[in-house]
Amino acid sequence: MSDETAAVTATVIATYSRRMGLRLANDAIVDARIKGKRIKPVCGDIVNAEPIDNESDWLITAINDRRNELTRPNMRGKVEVLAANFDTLVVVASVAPVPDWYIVDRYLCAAELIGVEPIVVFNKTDLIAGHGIEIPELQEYRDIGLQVFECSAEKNKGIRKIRKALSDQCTIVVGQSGVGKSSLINELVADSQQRTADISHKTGEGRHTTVNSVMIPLRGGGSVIDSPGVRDYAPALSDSSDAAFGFREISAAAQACRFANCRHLREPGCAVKDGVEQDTISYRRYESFKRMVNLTEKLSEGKY
Ligand SMILES: Nc1nc2c(ncn2[C@@H]2O[C@H](COP(=O)(O)OP(=O)(O)O)[C@@H](O)[C@H]2O)c(=O)[nH]1
Ligand SMILES: [Mg+2]
Ligand SMILES: [Zn+2]
Repeated sequence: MSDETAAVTATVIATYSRRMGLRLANDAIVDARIKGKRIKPVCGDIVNAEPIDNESDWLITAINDRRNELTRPNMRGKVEVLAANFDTLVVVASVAPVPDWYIVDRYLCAAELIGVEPIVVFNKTDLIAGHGIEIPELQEYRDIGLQVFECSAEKNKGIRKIRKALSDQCTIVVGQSGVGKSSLINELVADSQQRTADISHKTGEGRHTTVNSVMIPLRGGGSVIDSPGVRDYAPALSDSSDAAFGFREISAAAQACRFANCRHLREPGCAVKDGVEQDTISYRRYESFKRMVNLTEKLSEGKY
């Protein structure tokens, strides 16, 4: 057998700094190193890999073209890829820590721009005393047609509906640190007997290295990517005018603006501002949009 025939395609299911966990076609999970310094695989990547003689490690030699990627600008103003090739983006917020809805909006903005389905999950409902407490922001998301789920990962409430919505999808779960992303994922995959900790263990790095992200299969099809908690998030937009595409109610209303290049800030005949005045567009979401525009301008000037 020649060397070439030993090369296979595999999926990146866990990333550490320069080492990866790979799932091979036969579902075997192996450790891998990366050939050279030029390629930077992320969770969800389909890669070419080959076994290394007399080693248990595999070698990743190339990344296949990505269908999509979740990116963010890093400290040095460069774009960092967080994950690739997913269908759905779940943003988790919770009762505590108190939600920063601007961060939620920025994740939703990223999903819209990538063209993947955004879903909002509000976790830790067990911490709310009594019943029937309406969270106005959740209603705003429902009003613009997003799927919104409320749940308690701890009490296993509302999990089944979420699992159903995610079946057969590759989903990335994002949100502020401490909202319960990992707890939620463990509940979602509880019946597939393959938890975050198991994958870390199987790839032999769990004890020594911080896992950046990990992909866990859902029984009955699909998978979930657990991403590490972030203190803040902003999508990498190429231009501040992209921000409007990330707010679906704003881009819909913008069709009726007097000027095709309306920025929805101070222009006359702006249907977006009219919508805010008439309360068909949430004032908070509009503020969030304006912050996103500001932030993008600051990022492009390298001031963030
Ligand atoms: N009360 C309550 N606590 C939860 C719930 N889900 C997660 N937690 C707790 O919140 C903390 C952070 O959870 P974790 O899953 O690590 O959050 P992550 O940083 O988003 O992955 C842990 O102490 C969990 O036990 C929930 O539904 N209710
Ligand atoms: Mg976590
Ligand atoms: Zn406008």
